[in-house]
Amino acid sequence: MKYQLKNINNMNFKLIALALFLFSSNTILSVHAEISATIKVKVFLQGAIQENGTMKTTLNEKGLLSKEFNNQNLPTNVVDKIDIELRNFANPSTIAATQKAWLLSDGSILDFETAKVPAITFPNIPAGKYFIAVKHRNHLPLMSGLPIAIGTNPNNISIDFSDIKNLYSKSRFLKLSEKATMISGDVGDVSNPPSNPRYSIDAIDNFYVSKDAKAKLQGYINTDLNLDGIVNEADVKLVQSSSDHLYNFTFPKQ
Ligand SMILES: [Ca+2]
Ligand SMILES: [Ca+2]
Repeated sequence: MKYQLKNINNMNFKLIALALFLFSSNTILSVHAEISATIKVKVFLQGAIQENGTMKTTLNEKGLLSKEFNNQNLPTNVVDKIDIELRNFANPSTIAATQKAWLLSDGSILDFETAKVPAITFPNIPAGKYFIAVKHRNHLPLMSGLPIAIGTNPNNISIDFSDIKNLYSKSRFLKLSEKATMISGDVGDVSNPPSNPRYSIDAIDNFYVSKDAKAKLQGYINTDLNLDGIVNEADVKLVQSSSDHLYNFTFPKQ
């Protein structure tokens, strides 16, 4: 009998502990409310930028974007799709959230779904500080130098990645037409060996671009580094220059 009582008491204690835990978990969740953040971005790609400071829209003019994305909502002056990321403040190598966007010739963006709103929205983000990064399928990423605070003024966040002073100090970029631009040449994941690590431009990228240039491939292809729908000598020149410098980027761990 004594033994049974002890067991019941033990069980009660566990139930109370569980209830307390659930109560405190709920309290923590209600304190860290999730909100939506709307962010405007300006960014330029080395491969697409022209002397007048705008980016070429050849992929769209050739119908390659609507073919690739099966999307009727494409804006007329679209350059390509990009990805915008929120990165963990304590450890920027961790992605907190990511959204697709359309990049326009003047460096601004439109949201991917409607192709009308000049900003992207991250729904249900825990309030806090984040770094913003921008990625493109054959360029090196860029990351903001200072974190942005989401939760204080979520509808008024914007970052201009073409202004050097907004960039993370170890970002690799090229200054063209008075703008910081993302560096072209990281051709991304390719199916055949040798495997090609992202965020570094080296002999492997060179290999794939040269191979596709020899075959004169046409279409929406990662090895088309200057985004004109053809892989040729111009793309080989770009990858050679970037791989000669061994341009690379690593998201910092803190
Ligand atoms: Ca690479
Ligand atoms: Ca090309």
